[in-house]
Amino acid sequence: MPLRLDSRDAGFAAAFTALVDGRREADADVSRDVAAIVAAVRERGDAALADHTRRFDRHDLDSSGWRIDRSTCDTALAGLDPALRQALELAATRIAAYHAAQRPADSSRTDEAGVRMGARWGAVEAAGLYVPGGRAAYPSSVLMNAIPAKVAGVDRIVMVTPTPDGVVNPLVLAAAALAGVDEVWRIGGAQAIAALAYGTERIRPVDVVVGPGNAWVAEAKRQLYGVVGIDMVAGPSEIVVVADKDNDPAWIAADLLSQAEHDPTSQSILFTDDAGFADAVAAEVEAQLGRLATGATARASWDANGAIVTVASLDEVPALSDRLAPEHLELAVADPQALFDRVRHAGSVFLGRHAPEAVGDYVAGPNHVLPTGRRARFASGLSVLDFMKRTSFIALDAAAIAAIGPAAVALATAEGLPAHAASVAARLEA
Ligand code: HSO
Ligand code: ZN
Repeated sequence: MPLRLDSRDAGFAAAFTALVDGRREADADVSRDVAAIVAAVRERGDAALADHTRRFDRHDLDSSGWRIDRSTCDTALAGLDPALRQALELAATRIAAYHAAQRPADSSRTDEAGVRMGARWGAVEAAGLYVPGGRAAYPSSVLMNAIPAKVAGVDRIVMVTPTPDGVVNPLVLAAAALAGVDEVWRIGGAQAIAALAYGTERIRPVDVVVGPGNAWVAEAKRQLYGVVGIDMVAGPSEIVVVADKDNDPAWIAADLLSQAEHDPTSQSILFTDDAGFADAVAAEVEAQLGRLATGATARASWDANGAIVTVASLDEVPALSDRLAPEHLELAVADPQALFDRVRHAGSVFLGRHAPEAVGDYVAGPNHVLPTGRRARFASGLSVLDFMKRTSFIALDAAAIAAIGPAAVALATAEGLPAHAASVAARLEA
């Protein structure tokens, strides 16, 4: 049974604070293991990759193959069921269109002193994309990570994915072909992140590493940040659903379960202003749990991390939701825009009764890689900008340096840097 709270109850403030502060991230001590793996890959390159893959993924890269070539990915795409292929193509087209609009404009202006300045955006040369193995190997996530890189203009997109026991996931390969991934390597875990960051004999290094992964992958990204850029360190995913009594409880229950089925550490929270509706949703969740193939995972998540919060008025919701800063926020209410206007912290918001989070996971267009664990207070979803950087520029003529140079000389002198002062002063005297 999930947690039940009512904002009118005496103990509500403390109970809600406990909900906000509840940590779902396993702080298993993986950092020492990861440091050792990273060091091994840095020192021994491919030999270390082969060792770790034999040990963790139970196959031999030299016999099963290090790399999956483009034609294998194309074959996987060609072999898809036509309806599934159409769905993947619709998703890819819509994701590409949304992200194309994110491309930033260069800027340039000349100020009153005659100084021309601005910034030029450019893509990184190479991006690495981590795709988990096993059940969490989502083709939709391949699209969500690779398409923004493509749109940014990245020259080389390198996918790494573990193939446990040598088993390759054809859906992931099909998505890689569709998204225009350039290289696919059959490696995973912290060792794959280290290979992308440092490069090995076979694998050339990349500049940015993105994509979800387990605790080892997340820790490797954290440790290698600085050697490479990273998107974010993601934790278990979550959803907050705000629903009034005019919703079908079955729809809202399904929305809550759509996050719960991802992982036992996922979190689904309902806010409603109607106690009867809260009961109806709770009953619907129980009924649907019994029918779901993913019921065991969803039940574990719902029982351990789920919550139903009844409020006196939906007016209370923005302030409460902001404290959770949820990855996903559904506003299934009569006037979702009015509520959205008052929300400050959320990764992605779904407005209205016909906008379930799952549509955003696949085909709406915005990215489904979003800040979790209250990081929406300061972070945003994956975007084209994660694969780009800005180069600023400054251009001066004699008049411009005459106007602002003396101040630079004064500051350089004050900082005790006479060569700086002389470099500017030389232009002033000329
Ligand atoms: N909801 C997940 C993304 C996903 N859902 C992929 C289905 N496939 C991110 O929180
Ligand atoms: Zn999902």
